[in-house]
Amino acid sequence: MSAIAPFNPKDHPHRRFNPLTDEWVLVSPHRAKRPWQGQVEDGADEDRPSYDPQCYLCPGNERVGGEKNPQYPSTYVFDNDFMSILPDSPLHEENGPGGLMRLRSERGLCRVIVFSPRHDLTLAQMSADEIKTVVDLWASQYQELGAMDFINHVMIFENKGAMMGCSNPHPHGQIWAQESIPNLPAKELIAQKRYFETNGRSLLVDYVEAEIELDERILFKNDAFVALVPFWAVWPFETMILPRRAVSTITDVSAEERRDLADVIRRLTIKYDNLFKTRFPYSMGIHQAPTDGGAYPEVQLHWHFLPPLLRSATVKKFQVGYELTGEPQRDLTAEQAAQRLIELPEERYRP
Ligand code: H2U
Ligand code: ZN
Repeated sequence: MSAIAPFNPKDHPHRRFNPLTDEWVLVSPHRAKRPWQGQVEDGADEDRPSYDPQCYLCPGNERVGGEKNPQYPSTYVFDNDFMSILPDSPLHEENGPGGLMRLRSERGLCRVIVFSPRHDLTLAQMSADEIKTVVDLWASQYQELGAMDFINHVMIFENKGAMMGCSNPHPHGQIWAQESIPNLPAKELIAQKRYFETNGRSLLVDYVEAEIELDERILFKNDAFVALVPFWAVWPFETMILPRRAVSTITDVSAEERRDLADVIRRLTIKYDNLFKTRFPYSMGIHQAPTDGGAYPEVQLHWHFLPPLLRSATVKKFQVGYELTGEPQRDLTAEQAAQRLIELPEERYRP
């Protein structure tokens, strides 16, 4: 009779709890023992011109709606020509039979934020100073949109790469500002509030301190910010960027701290590109306090980077049968993913 070895999270299947969303992720580390094939595909990182006359985001070009972009020198923001929520739609609410078919009108607006006039760059190829101009724009947009009386939540995000449904390689992100708080930030809000009421401290400030102390999943840190693979990561190379002090909104981040933030974004996106020697696709979202006029001392500003790639520039992790109908699952542990990213060079594989 063979004795069962004591539990080791490197070897044995387990579930990890995400205290931000109250959800579990299934981890199957015994399956990650297969040899690592970090294969690189030729041409995965195609050359692009610095200006593309066909691009609807390049300076001076015409957009689909007929408007013309100015010759902007750094960042540029405009109202999305195809908004998914509109500022002036009629108000309506209904519950349906037995409250089973609830419906509510939703007002809001969408903008596109262009990170650079250069068609060929991504955040990973921009300098920290250039990235700081993007950070400043995120802050001024959060403030401007959040101040509108019908806007209670400002979601800033970036889809990067065709794999993530990004329609144009020109470096850009989006903002959807709206009346309601979307599901995920709403869940995180509830968990952070509960933790704050119980412990008198911010959940994510305590989490960052614990991660720094353990030092198993930290990718970078400077005076103001930390990049790490969260303990409860779902996507193979999922990461978060977090401030080290309690701060609820990006407008509360000082100029000095914004430089630290730009530094961390630059280093993280370079590591990502180096992983499979490609312009690494991801969806990134910024979570921060709602803009409904309430006080949110429990909410901690943070960035989620959710990249789909698993094994190469083209082989991605699918969230399918078990994940779609049960719960998320991963093979590689968060610690193994962090280690792989830590070991990569800090210089981008191509300048
Ligand atoms: P994505 O690449 O992340 O899909 O964002 C591009 C956005 O740009 C998309 O929401 C908008 C689309 O509606 N857009 C314009 O506003 N004007 C255009 O001329 C083309 C695309
Ligand atoms: Zn362009």
